[in-house]
Amino acid sequence: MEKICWANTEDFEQSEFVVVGIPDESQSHALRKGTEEAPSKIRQISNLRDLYERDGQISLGRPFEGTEKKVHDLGNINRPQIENIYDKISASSKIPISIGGDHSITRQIINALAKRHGKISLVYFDAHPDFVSSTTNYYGSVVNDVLPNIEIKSSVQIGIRNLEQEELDNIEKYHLEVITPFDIREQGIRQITNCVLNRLGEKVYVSFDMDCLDPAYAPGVSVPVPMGLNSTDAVYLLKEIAKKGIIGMDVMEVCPSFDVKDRTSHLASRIISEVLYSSGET
Ligand SMILES: [Mn+2]
Repeated sequence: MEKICWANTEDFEQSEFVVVGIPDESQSHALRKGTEEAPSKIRQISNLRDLYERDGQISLGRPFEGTEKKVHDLGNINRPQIENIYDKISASSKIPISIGGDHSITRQIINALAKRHGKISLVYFDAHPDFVSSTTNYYGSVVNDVLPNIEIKSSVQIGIRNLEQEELDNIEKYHLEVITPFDIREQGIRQITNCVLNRLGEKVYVSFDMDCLDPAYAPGVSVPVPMGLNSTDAVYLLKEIAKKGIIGMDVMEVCPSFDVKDRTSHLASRIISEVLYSSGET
């Protein structure tokens, strides 16, 4: 299995960050299938587009800011392995960077991490709130399914623009903070970033559904919605959150068979690099 290009140690024990692929879309109801191809595709594209060869030497196309961290790519795992593997990662104080697969995987990751970290401050980038409660344990009920393990007052959703009435009712019922793409357009990314940073608690987990982005930047997702975030704003905010410190992050819902020239997979690779390099930097 090809490793993501940002991985730089074969030694799990030595690493600060652990990349994990979870190629499973069994709890998606999307019409577009194929998110299970994303973990391998994103790794492959990272090696094609984020490496340079000069005089036979391979070097990394690194981000401008931040410092290189010790990163281990664990490879792909199956859904039933999530609990044990994330327990092992968090027990050794390493930070998991997960690549899905459908968004329901986030439920299992958060529930596994919460056993050690307690209540989590959730930053949920998505076009959809994933806050259905009449059906559970699928990609549209993630936020409902993790409610016992998150602290609502320090959690936030970003990029929301396509909701079922039931989800709007749940957002109001639980007083969940929501930032839409129009809020960012109106207030500017600096002010929105300050609001998000002020809200966050100590144990921050970032879940990044690639459909939070406008389909112009990320066409290869399983449920695209127009009028989304632009990639620079989204990653600016992500980097500022990562600088404060995160307990984990995921990149979900890339759907390579619907992509345009692999641009969504490449963006996913770049997003991972920006978070890795920015994490814990002040
Ligand atoms: Mn989602």
